[in-house]
Amino acid sequence: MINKHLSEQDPEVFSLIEKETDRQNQNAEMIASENFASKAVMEANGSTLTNKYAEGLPAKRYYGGCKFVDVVEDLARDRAKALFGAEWVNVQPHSGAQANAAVYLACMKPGERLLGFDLAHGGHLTHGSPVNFSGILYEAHFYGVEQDTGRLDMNKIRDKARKVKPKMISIGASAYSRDFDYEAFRDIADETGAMLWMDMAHTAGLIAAKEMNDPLPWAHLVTTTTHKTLRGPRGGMILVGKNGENTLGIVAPKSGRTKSWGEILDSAVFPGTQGGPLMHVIAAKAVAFGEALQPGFKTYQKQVKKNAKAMAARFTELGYNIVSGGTDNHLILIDLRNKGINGKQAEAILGTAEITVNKNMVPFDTESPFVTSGIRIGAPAMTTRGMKEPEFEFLATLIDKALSKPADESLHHSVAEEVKALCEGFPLYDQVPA
Ligand code: DSN
Repeated sequence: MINKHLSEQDPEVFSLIEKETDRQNQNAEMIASENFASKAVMEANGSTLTNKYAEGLPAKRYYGGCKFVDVVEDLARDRAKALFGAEWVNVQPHSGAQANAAVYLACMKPGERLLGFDLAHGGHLTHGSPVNFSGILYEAHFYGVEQDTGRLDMNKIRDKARKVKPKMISIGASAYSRDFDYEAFRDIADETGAMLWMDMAHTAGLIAAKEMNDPLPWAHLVTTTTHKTLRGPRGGMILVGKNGENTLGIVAPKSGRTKSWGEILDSAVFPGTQGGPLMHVIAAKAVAFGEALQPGFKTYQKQVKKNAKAMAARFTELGYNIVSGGTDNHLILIDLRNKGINGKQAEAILGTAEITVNKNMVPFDTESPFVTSGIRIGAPAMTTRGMKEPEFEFLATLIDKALSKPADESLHHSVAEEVKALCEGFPLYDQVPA
């Protein structure tokens, strides 16, 4: 049994994976948090390293037999440091939420105050939402965007921080199309005695390629996922830049020795919030970081931004209301209220048209999170397939065509044919039949 291939051993699962691969190949994948990992990343992810337990860190494990996985983890750490100019990294978090959990454990006691970007304005669940552990264990307060501009106002955030006096200020978003002023955030954190944490999950690839502002010199702690713009395997990571490492240190109660933030965070990951690291995923992270260190990665990230901008401009021409009026990164958030449909309807219509997006709250939304007034559209995945501005403009036109006749299902199916024809010109993985 151990030597059989999946198709022989479990045709049911094999066939579902085949179908999903076909779906990915035929669809316009426009979920802003998704991307297509390379075959090399997927090969490492599906390797024998899945068999290995390696609790601890390289050369400090609780298990024997780690001589090769130690080198793999060191490679992943060294490449991540080189990619982001970090002083310290931990590549073991299983996901972004796990990386964030470790940050909370390291930095805050239950009941302490957090000031985060409101989920309803584009923030993230793990930044204090009442339905998440971060909002259950900590006293969460929020800042948000301005109604007239759709952008953050740093003066308002400063006022809020002065009132709240948070232990930690978090930055980072899942549906904000503008960049952050990290220097101003750090100034507010310093003034109010808060720690500054940036969750760059969405924009890590753009930051690595220096296509967006760099949080590492300013935030004490930085977390990310590895599978969005960074285009690696699903997973998380924590980083500390020069500033964080040098300015923060805690005296350990037992030894009286000052612990670095690296040591504190390593313990918060394991044994604090996780057990054994996923060594196959860490190998895939090493491969992805290696890819991101190649010159082509910058070209890719530049194109992601160009594509998102081109699409936003086309939507504006077509009378759509883009939150904040455009984009500086990989995504756009569309407020559909002037089009007479909600996010849930739009997601379903576009699903029929083989264009995958997600419904999303827009700032000051009047609908519930299950319905929403908007959709979020991202450029990373289709840029990986090689599409450029003309294809993104065409996709915006197709989206408009489908959404402008919400009840015309045969039109939605005919748009699906156009999408499939477009996608055929940009095949995903060469083993997939076109
Ligand atoms: N769920 C991710 C996203 O779609 O943005 C964030 O965790």
